[in-house]
Amino acid sequence: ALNEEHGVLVSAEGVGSAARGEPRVLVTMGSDSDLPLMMKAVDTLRFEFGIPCLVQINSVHRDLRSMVRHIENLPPSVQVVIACAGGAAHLPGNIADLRADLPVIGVPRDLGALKGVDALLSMVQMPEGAPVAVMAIGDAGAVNAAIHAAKELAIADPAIKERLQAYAEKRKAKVQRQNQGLEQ
Ligand code: RP5
Repeated sequence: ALNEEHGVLVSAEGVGSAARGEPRVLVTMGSDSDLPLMMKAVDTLRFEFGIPCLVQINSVHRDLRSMVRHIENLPPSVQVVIACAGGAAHLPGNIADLRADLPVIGVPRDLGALKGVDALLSMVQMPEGAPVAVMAIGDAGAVNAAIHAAKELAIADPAIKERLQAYAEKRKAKVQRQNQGLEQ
């Protein structure tokens, strides 16, 4: 469902039922050009962990006032923010300041002349008092942001904790399959 104030709600699908319904995570980015990268976070939240999220474009450079309004008025069910930036830390950094109550996970996008190193360093170098938890540049960062968000929610949600364990088992099984392949 598209909602002017709250962006697009992406529901949990294919996993359990405990986490259906209200969005638990905001996945936000400065431009729809970031969307292919951030869909890796959305899909991991949704298909691996059954966590519904809100997907919202918020541009600090093009429409700062709307960004502030959106972030100040997030649904109360949102407990973690994942924010992508290509170029500079403005979006995750500003959210970290606007929302003292929410952890902010930053995903640097591989973009432009500096290939995301600029976004990475500007997020890591947030001044004292407004932390951004910074993931790797690109795909691994987007997937890890979703896993990190799930771990934060799992502190108070046993169903998500179980799914994290199942996810870890799948990764272990992959190594076992690879070793079996070597034995043949
Ligand atoms: C940032 O500028 C966005 O997050 C995006 O990574 C980058 C380029 O945006 P577009 O020019 O593709 O819209 O604010």
